[in-house]
Amino acid sequence: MEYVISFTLEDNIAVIAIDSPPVNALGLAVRRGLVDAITRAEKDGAKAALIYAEGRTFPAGADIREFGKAPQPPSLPDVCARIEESDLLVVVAIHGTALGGGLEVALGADYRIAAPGSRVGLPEVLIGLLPGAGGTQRLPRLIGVEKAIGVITSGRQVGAAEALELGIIDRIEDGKPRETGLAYVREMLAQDAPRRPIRAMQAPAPVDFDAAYDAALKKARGQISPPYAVRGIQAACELGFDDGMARERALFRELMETDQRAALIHAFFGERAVSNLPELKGVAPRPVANVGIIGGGTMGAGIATAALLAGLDVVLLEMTVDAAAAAKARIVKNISGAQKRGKIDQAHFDHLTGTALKLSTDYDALAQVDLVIEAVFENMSVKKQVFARLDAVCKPGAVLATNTSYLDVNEIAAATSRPEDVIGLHFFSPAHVMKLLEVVVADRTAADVVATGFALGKRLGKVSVRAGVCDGFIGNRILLAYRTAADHMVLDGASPFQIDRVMRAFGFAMGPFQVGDLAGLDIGWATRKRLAPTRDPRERVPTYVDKLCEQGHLGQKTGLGYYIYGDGVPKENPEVLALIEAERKALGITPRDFSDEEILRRYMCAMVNESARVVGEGIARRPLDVDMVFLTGYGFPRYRGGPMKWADMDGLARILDDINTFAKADPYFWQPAPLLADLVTEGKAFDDLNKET
Ligand code: 3H9
Repeated sequence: MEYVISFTLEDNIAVIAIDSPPVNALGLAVRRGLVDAITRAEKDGAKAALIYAEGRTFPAGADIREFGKAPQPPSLPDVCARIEESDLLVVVAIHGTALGGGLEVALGADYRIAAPGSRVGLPEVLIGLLPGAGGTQRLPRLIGVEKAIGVITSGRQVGAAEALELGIIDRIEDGKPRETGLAYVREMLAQDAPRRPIRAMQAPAPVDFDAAYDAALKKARGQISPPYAVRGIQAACELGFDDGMARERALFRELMETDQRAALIHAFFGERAVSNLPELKGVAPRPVANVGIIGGGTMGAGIATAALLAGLDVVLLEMTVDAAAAAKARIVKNISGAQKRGKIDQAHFDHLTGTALKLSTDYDALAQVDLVIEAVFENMSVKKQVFARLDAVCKPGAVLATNTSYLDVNEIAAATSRPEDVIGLHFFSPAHVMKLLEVVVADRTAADVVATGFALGKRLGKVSVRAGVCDGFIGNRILLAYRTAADHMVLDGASPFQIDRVMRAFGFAMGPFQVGDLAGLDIGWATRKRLAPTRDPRERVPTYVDKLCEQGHLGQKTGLGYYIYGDGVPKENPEVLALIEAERKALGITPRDFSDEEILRRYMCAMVNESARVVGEGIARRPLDVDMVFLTGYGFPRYRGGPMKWADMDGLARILDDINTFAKADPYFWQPAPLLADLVTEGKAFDDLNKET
């Protein structure tokens, strides 16, 4: 077993250091080491013990990689109990992030001291679990039920100052955890400070737990771990400590068996694995200190905001002085949002909106930028002109990126004399908020330009996903497929409002027609027009929405679309139903009823089928890449893991069966993806392809 715990005796204080990089997770070796160290401290006659961690952080939790394997003793609850039940006065010195099991170990101690920048929390609900080593029993005893519900059901990380105020920690002290911790222990010993096991504290006062359960379930849109955590906390009030611990264990075990837990852990590791690409191994990104942005509309201004907040200087190019001023106003508004949320102070705000940001109407201003992102009108000939200009003015080695959402990046690259420097960086609006970045690699993009795209994504705090070139790349291409399935259902008898309701009940924040209204109905209108010349005559494309667009009703931004927007909750627009009715009549369609279940199956089967095509064609490298696109850019419920994880859990054979059934009425649209059919034949799952790379 690796050596992960060190033990020294300083006078009568046992100094126990955890050293298990990268995040000191509480795997078997750490758990055993901690128990052995406490035993040794007792044997060696120590009076007190200090537990701290080397490296970047106090333990960030149980070792998630051990989940699903046969549990090996000592369990984490037993480790915490061992610390708490010892006669030693135990102090924990926290730095970095004491999360999950890490905080639970700290709650087993008598006193907690933390470095100023540290954060604590119980984020287990975010991976589909609840604190399973006493967190639901000890935290409410320490800080009260209401506050414990807030911390545990949100899974949020609490900064040191707030943790002190809440009573989770007892002191904040700057310095190395070993030194501040030891000084604190000495002080406590000198004062003859009492031991303070939380298990011996009074049971906390109850609240209306049924109401808290319902509120947590509603807020989590169907994710069950937060409401389960409420039940765990309830046990702290209603049962004795040991029975409460048993109840917590039972709830934890139940959650461990759920698809939601599997999906959320898939999301956790997927977000980290997605930028782990063999093509990037050993390839250094080009240095980027400043960024040029062309176009200062919502998208360009959002990208500029993200870049500025990440510490990059920005040169923003617009067509006219007025447009540049409008762009600046958008950026200032975005950045003042960050200031209001306390992310930056006034001096920082002044810098970002002053010296760090230059506006220009002259391409020459881009001559010295390291990387430029074009975010102009979505039109090939406009983009080609922009790239020809960039080719003329940008310094050699500058990365030339397009933010196009559909267009052929190879064709754009061909407008320059340096296609190896050209890449797609597809942001999602609002770009300073949305986590997703599709890094679109064209045929001739150089490896270090790809690496630069990923490095920029990391710097901006994005989840970057590699995409190949095709119409719509990964996300928008798949969106078009399931949106088409939804449109077909509308033509055949379902209402857009029913479809939106079904998809919200599945866990999406919004249904597809609400999304259409939000994005602007003109986007779909333009896509329909763009694709019309090459459209197969067998394709069924509804045109009723075009009539709304022709009247200037473009969704939320004009106040009318599928829904009517005013004060309060948007209302369904009855005119839409009349337009649909008219189109059905013109096409000779007799509408039929759709059950909610059928809507869900058709919608999801279309999404999964196109996802399989996108992976099969190599547009996405792995199924997990598609999942991360949907979790971070398309509002797919995280607790369902993404379309491909969902499909694995639903069963690929069942999905293929459904597709074949749907194909009887519409064999053109419902053609099974070859990859899906192959996997079913081989008895494999999408996840098997994640493991192959
Ligand atoms: C729990 O505690 C259950 C208990 O209540 C009860 C048990 C009975 N395990 O994120 P990073 C890896 S549940 C294993 O890139 P950062 C991570 O995969 C746990 N591995 O760094 C990555 O590996 P790689 C509750 C873990 O600085 C590397 O460490 N705790 C774990 O951006 C670096 O991570 C949580 O849910 C883990 N627990 O962020 C906290 N954590 O390099 C989960 C990380 O191979 N962790 N790794 O890709 C986090 O939130 C972030 O990792 C953290 C650091 C904020 C700590």
